[in-house]
Amino acid sequence: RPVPLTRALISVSDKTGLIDFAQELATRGVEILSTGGTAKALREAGLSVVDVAEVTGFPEMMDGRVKTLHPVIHGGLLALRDNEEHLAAMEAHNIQPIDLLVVNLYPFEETVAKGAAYDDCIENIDIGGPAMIRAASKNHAFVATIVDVEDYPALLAELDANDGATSYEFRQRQAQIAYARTAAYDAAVSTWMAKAIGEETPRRRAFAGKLAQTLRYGENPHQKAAFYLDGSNRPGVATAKQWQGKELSYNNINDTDAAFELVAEFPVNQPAVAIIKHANPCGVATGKTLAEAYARAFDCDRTSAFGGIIALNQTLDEATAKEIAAIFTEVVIAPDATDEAKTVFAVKKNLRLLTTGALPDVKAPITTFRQVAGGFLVQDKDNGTITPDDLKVVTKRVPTEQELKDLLFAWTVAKHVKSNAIIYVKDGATVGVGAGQMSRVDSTRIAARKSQDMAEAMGLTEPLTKGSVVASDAFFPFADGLITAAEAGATAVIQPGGSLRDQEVIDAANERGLAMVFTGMRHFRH
Ligand code: 93A
Repeated sequence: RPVPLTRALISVSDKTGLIDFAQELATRGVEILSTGGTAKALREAGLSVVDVAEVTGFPEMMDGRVKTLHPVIHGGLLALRDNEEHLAAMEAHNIQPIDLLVVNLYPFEETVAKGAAYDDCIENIDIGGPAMIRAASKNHAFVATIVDVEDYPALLAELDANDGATSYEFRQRQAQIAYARTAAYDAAVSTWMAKAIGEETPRRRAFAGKLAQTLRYGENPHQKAAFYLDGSNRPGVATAKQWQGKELSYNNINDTDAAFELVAEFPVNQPAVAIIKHANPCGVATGKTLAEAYARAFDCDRTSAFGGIIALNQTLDEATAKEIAAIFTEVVIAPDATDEAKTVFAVKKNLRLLTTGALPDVKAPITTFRQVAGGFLVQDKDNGTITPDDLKVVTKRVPTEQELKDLLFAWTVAKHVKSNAIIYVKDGATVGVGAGQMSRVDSTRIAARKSQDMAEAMGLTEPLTKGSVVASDAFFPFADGLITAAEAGATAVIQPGGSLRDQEVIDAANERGLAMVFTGMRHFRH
């Protein structure tokens, strides 16, 4: 059911490409109706336009709040042209059909992003635009809708392919896109409003998102995928500048995010590096310099670090870039990079370098989503942190100052490791990471085992876990995990506490001269 395009209504805030596009329509003999600013722009370019005000018989009023909200417009968009009654109504009220609606909305999201005042944001809530978009899209049996400047060429191509008409398939596809836009628009309004009234992470919310990129595929090549921006402009992988290398994949984006969120936990004046594989860290370290921090993170698990994703909490410098360039790495993300560092990377064609200008604010309230069959799980991001004052020493021995520093470091890393998480740390660097096991004692064993392998590969006589401290993201349900850690050489433990068998675990620690602190906070991550 192709519909010849004879009459279009154009009302756009973003006037990019407008003149050329309208010119193309005009040369195809399309009559153009338009609102104030759009009509003015078109006229100035020498195009002939009919004012919406002329058609409705009403001037645009109330600061433009009422421009197109009129039966002559909405009737023209909504009328079923194969319905006798609708046709009779059009005839009786002098309503002309509209075949094409081109609207882009008041820039609400951009106004919010600029930090505009409340009233300014309110004024930028478009009412007439979404009303027309929804009307035209409902009536896609007859009307085509364009809500995105990027779709102008597609419409022109459609007209050329159909002898100046639009096909049903085209109109249907555009309607689907249009409803995605109005849904995201209202979601942006609701999200902004939640913030304005102090409901930072509301339980009732809509989902706003702007398509940033369709991805080649998802976690696996047979899965389709895309990347959406949430409009928050939060420094991170979504807003980063990519300096080189091919497009990021779904897994790259996921891992890069995990890496950057982790290093952002450390004080900015303390160089810190995280190396991530499959969303889990395989090495996290601080150092006197960034290069030293990287080398120490790398030493935790050199095998897994191959093809990893690296996040830095400081400007990437030349020395660190040289160290990183020694092996294959997928992505490096940092707040910034020096020109010298960029030059070092320039020859590594497959390495992607991302800079963000800043670190993400790890305390910012953020809502996370997970889909389950038939629903979504929504929760606040795990922003929990502890200070030394929150710790309760439960053993006879109190941690030394160095142990305490390492315990807090290990606890920070544990928050970013899939449960069951066990982290061995020595001198501000992980020396063993046990992630994602179904039993805690297995995580404890695996981390120690890997650390032992690493020591052997490096030609060391003692396991790296000797003299380390250990963090457990949730309580030890039995003493076995703690005993395994003690046998691997750990001297101090940090864990939430709260098990029925806490006393058994404390006794096991005391028997072995370990110091142990309880946090009272858990960091499950699934
Ligand atoms: O204030 S509105 O919600 N009231 C309306 O009736 C209306 N009709 C179109 N805003 C309305 N629009 C919007 O005006 C369009 O969505 C578009 O973004 C903008 C174009 O205005 P102008 O042509 O004056 O630049």
